[in-house]
Amino acid sequence: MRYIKVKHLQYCKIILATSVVWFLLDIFLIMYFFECANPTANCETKVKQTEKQGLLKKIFGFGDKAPTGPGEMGKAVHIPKAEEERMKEMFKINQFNLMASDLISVNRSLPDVRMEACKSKSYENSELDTSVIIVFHNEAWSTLLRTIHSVINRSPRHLLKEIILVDDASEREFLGKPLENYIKNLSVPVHVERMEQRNGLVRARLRGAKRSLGKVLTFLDAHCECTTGWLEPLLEEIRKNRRAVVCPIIDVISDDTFEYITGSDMTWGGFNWKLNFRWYPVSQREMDRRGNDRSLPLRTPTMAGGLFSIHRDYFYEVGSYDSGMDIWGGENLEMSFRIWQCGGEIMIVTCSRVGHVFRKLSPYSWPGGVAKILNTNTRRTVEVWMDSYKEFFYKVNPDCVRTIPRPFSIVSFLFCFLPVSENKQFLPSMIE
Ligand SMILES: [Mn+2]
Repeated sequence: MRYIKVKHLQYCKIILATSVVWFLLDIFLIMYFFECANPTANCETKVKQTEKQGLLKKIFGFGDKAPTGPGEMGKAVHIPKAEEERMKEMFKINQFNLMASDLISVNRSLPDVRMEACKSKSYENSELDTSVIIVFHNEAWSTLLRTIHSVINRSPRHLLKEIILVDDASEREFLGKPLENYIKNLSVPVHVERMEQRNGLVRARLRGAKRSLGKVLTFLDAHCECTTGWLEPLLEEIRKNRRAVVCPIIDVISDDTFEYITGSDMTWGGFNWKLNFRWYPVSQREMDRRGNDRSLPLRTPTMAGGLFSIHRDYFYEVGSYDSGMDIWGGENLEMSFRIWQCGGEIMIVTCSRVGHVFRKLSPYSWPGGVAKILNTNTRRTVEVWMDSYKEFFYKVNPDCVRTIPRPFSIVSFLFCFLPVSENKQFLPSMIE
């Protein structure tokens, strides 16, 4: 009898121990999947960690499959015919396919689109870190969040100081408290600055820069997706030359399908005599300078302006932006002329790639009218930076003089002390 009792007790112990083991394993698995189902969790890093450890992968074969949701790996999203009417209505809100965007994960995966030579480059451990500054005005939730998550997921943590969102007086309710609650749970400090009234890109960026703590400022639009290895080569060029102002290659995220489409590394920024920014083929002179190595950074006359990094101290040394510019437009050429004439250089770093939703129409309101705003901004640029070339611009654009309020004053160029006559020689060859 006593023998049976002892044996019974042993069985119980074995059953109990086995149950505890299974119970713990269950909890472990549930927690693992719960975290990845949660949109705020950094699942890409999580998968990477798992791969490093190799434990789950070896036992259960996890991590082998690429995600298969809509738009994963940068694929196009097609809306079924039955939804077409609603899709068209939603398109008008942001001037891109909002329905497609909302279907795509905020953590969507992208292919590694870098050229082969870029993948093997290694970068010295830099002391530089960056604040990423993102200005938005009535941006869609899904595009804004995908921008933020792509920065967090694909930036080495030690290089990313913080993300600063600057809200240029948006009217959409979800960009208020709900956004503030959401960003509290992210693994990188994210702050929101609110402009009291609509100011436009320049003054909003200046507000973000003012409160930033990183050594480098990285400006991004609010509808971008950063790809693997986007940040390291940008900071590397600034480490080598603190006056280098660097842009990634801007890939295209289709406004119709949100497909990720690679852009060319053979174009650079220029402008025409209406002072519109334009892309042109890279000159043979620049190809020769780089020894035909397309993975080396390329010196560009002007930049598109939406996406770039600049050393914070250098940004203020050259007088930052012209704070007299309203809303949007012209500030990219102004900054380009400023940098070349203040001893810096602008480069497209061809190993860094960031996608951007290009739109056919602007979704923004333009208080006071588009023409007046663009002409004012452009006139400020030509008056400060173009010397006698400005007469050429005024001949081509007589309207510009008529629509500008007088008098107007510009103080920003006073900050630029460096003699740069040799850089001015660069101007005539880059214009149409
Ligand atoms: Mn944009």
